[in-house]
Amino acid sequence: MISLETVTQIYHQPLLSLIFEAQSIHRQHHQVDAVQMCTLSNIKSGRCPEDCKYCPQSARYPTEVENYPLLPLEEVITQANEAKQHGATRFCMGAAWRNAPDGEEFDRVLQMVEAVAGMGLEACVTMGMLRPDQAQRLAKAGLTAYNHNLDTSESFYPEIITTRTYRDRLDTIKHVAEAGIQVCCGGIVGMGETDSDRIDLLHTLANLTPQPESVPINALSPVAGTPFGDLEAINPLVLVRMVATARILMPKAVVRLSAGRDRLTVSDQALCFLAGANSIFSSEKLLTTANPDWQDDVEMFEKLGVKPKELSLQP
Ligand code: SAM
Ligand code: DTB
Ligand code: SF4
Repeated sequence: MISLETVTQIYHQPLLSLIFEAQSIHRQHHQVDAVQMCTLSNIKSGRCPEDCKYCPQSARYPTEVENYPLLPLEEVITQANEAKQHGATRFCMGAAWRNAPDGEEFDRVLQMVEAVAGMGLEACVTMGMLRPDQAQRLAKAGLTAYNHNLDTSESFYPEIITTRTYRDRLDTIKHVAEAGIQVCCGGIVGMGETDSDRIDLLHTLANLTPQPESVPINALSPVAGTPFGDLEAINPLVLVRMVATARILMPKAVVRLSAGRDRLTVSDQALCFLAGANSIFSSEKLLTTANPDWQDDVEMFEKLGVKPKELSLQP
């Protein structure tokens, strides 16, 4: 059990020492200068019944996202092939559902997972709450990881989402881990939370058993129409602090610099990599929001001397 005091001390140490410690730990557990590229596909867009205040896909807010039902299998296969050609080694399929459906839609998601895994890509899905039997079927189909974020601290959570609880989220994470699927679980900074909320979130993540194999750190992408549409951009150094603390607390995890990269400079991102981030989402779009395009990332990698991480070289 990692204590709250330990997390607080790590998080609040002088930034340069924090980055140095994180980089030292990073080098013990990971390939240096390799960053995994993941590509997102929005396999079912919009009209979600949940009220997550950050999310453009909630049906409750007047946003301008495209709405469409679950994509056909062939379209997802085409997207996964393109992602692979660009050097992505993980393909993440996101669906704007409160919980995983049953019936034909779930069967189609299983086919997508089988197809993506069959291409030699890591397959990740995020589609809301999951029952144990659904998790087991996804595991059988070859799913590498399931993404389900805690988003923020337990105490700040009710300010962000009221339609399901922190406990619900922890239950889904448990079902995923018990089915033998890797847990991808992280959060968002820039929603008006305090340092203490960020510390609580990291404390909860680091004490999950097992620790998550994958930790996405998102910077809020404010979208017009959502309750958070007018929030100011987070200071990038907060993101760096968050990444570094996650790296120290969860040495083996892949820490993913996720939403909000389009508002970060290459230098901001370099600091995040130095702090232990070793994955990004690449492609012009995340689920619905802007992202640097493929060419921007190629140029950034060249500038920093970073290589896309190949699967065979992963620990
Ligand atoms: N509906 C599923 C769920 O909520 O678990 C899956 C998709 S949901 C879009 C996945 C994650 O994306 C959320 O948990 C949240 O952390 C992140 N996210 C959504 N909108 C975001 C935004 N505007 N800025 C940053 N992160 C966001
Ligand atoms: C995660 O933590 N970040 C990714 C992935 N998991 C699904 C999604 C970010 C979505 C940002 C908002 C959008 O593009 O709609
Ligand atoms: Fe729905 Fe997921 Fe968006 Fe929440 S984050 S509104 S559950 S798509």
